[in-house]
Amino acid sequence: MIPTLDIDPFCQAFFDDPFPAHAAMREAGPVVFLPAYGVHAVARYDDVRAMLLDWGAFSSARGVGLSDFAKEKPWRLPSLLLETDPPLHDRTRGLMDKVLSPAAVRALRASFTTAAEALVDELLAREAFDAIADLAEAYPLSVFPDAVGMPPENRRFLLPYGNMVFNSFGPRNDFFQAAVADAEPVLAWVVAQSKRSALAPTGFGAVIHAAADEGIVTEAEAEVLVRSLLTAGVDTTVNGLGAALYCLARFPGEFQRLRADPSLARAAFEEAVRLESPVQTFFRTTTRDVAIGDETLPEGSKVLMFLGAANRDPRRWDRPDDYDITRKNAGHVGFGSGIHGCVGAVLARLEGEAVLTALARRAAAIEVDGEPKRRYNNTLRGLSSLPVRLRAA
Ligand code: OVP
Repeated sequence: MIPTLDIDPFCQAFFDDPFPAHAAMREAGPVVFLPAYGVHAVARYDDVRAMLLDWGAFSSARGVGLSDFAKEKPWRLPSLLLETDPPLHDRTRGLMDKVLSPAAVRALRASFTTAAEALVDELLAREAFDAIADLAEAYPLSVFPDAVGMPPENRRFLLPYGNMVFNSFGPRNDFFQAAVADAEPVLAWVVAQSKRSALAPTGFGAVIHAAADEGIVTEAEAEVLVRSLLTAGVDTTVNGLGAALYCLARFPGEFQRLRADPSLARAAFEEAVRLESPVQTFFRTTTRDVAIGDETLPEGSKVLMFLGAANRDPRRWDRPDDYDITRKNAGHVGFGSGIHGCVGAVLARLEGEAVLTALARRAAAIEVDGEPKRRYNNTLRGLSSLPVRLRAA
């Protein structure tokens, strides 16, 4: 018998405090049923990880949201990375692995570092500011669109667009409807920015389009792959940086450890991704009868993976709710795992390292200075506002 739990993982009360529900799902068994949406769910670390690795049984091609593309027409052209299985996924992912290769990202290190230092200096001069709007949003918007090769105008449009897409993986609830209304004015802009003619001759966008010349992808496919960068490249890092700043402000002892050894910046960012898990959930769809624990799910079952619950599973982690910048956190699933594991993680980690290194070198303390406000999104976990004071070293 698969336990049935009366949990709505896409409502405000859940987003405000998901942790008791995460624990209830983990404790009920390896797989549970959520009648609120008629889906199964997995929240234990070992089972989430096994699902992420078994792409043959747990397909992404029927969508990684609640909607089953075999039953409902996708609301947008499916992503050629996120919403595909091999063999198509191997071809598109192979290209994106090259576009975002360690060498390509290494070439950005100097400019990303300079931008982080300049922004942190500006914020130190202000002293009091909003860590979300003025740092977690401002920094990615200042470096990522340049790396893609986008023109300078309207970059902020990437925020409502990302917010809409990440809401679309959940139900068609009020959060989704509000996000659609917000993003409607920027939809045509995003499509236009994906075109070869809109992109600079150097940058990730140009490299993707050059692959069309070699016949690796079609021009139409290149546009959809650029769209993936525009969709997933900003809002994710905004919430990753936001998570790191929120952790460092709440765990002042860890900020002092970071100051004492700024080379821990990368580790401090990684641990924030584990603890806060900016991407909380994704679905898979079973391709056949498949066993989870002692239970068998039939073909065509939507299964929700709770990455955030896996990343705090006490079966896997000591003191799972503590932010510990020297924790051995390898194997956390904040960037997913397996063939769909985050293709932009190298870039995200560079952004995290650049910002946290600048803070470690220049700030003496970062303190919460007002009521943090939670952001509500069907997939992303983060804050909409975090008033802080930054004291200079
Ligand atoms: C977190 C992601 C998220 C949203 C969109 C896409 C990818 C895409 O490929 O379009 S990965």
